[in-house]
Amino acid sequence: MSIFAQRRARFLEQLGGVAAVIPAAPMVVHHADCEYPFRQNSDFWYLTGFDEPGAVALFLPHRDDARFVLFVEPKEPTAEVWTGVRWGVDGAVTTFGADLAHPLAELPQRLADYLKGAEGIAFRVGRHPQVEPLVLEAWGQQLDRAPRSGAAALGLVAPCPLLHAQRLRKGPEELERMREAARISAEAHELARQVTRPGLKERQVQAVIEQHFLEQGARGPAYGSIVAGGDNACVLHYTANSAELRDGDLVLIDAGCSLNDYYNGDITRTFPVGGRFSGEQRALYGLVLAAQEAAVAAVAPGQTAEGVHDAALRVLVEGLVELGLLAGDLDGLIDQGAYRHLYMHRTGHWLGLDVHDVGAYRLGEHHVELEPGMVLTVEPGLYVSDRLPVPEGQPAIDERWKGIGIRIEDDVAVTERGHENLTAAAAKAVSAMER
Ligand SMILES: [Mn+2]
Repeated sequence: MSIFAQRRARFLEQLGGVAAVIPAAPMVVHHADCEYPFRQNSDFWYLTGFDEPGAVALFLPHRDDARFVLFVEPKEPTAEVWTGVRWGVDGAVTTFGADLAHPLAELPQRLADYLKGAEGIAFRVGRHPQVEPLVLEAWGQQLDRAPRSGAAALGLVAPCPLLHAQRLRKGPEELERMREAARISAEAHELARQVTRPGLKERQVQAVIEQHFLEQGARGPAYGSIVAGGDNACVLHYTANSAELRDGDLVLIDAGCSLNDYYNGDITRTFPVGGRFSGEQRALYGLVLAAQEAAVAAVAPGQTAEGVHDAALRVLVEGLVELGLLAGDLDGLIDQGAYRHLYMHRTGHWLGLDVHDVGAYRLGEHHVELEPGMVLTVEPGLYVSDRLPVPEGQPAIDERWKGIGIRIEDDVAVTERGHENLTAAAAKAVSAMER
């Protein structure tokens, strides 16, 4: 538990005199009375390591006796026989290091007392409909009494800037877990390429990938696995995975696992279903690979996510001009966004406890500089279809290019001297994609 205690100490220090209220995730209904598998709120998990719904954590830097207070579902055999063992109030203290713990049902009457004396209240408005009215009521009570008590929290602030800046910079123990998520995810991609044959359903390849996640002890996929044959790859969030894989098509697979402690992998690979690239597929694959390698190479302290995106974009646009899919000069095409019918997304995102992890990419006009411990995906792609109109002045797309969707994605950690590609074990060289 010491890692969580260290994180709490840092968070409490950063809060100054502001008290923070961080709720756990609720159970979410799937249909009727069936629920989705529980997924803890990442902020709550990061600070507590407590993996139950129906909990609220208080961080009270103004209190010497109770700086970390947990409200939890109490032990109750008649409920636990249905939904599993709870840690209860005692477990919250002895196992999870809370200074004090109470049953969740006591939150409404106790919250105002705990918040008394804080300079402000840090709470994320708009995300926790059960807890939000309690926080607002407690604050309102304080304001009512302020003329006589002489003290009240003067502001409701967002905890995100502090907490998410902390989560953005991964510690050594977090990087170790992300290497594990990357290892399992990369192995699954290697397996997927080995089994893929014309005639298989996309979902059968998905099954191989997700079976490996579970066999390796992960919770399962970190997000809806994408197995997209042919033109389906041009739908960025295709998850139907219901089509048959056809000889002559490429298949794009975007999948990664989520570990028991929620760290995620996020890998995309694209390869020919039948084992050989066509000329057009090979040309575009080589181009995306060159862009991806240029962008990965750019990852280093002092660089920015924007700079990594630009590195990929310049290679892509230059190559598209050479292939006749764009016309014009490099800078002009980039300034006008004349490539967006072929490349319509950004080159990456932060990765951590959330797949699209928290943390700012820019603060006002200032782009956040990469620092050791940050982890980002690098995932350029090209998607050639009729879905978006060709911009005025750009060449019409010849039929032979259509139905080709390619993305290559690695998970890259920033190190002191440059970067570490966490997912390098998943092959991506042109020769490795063929058989
Ligand atoms: Mn991604």
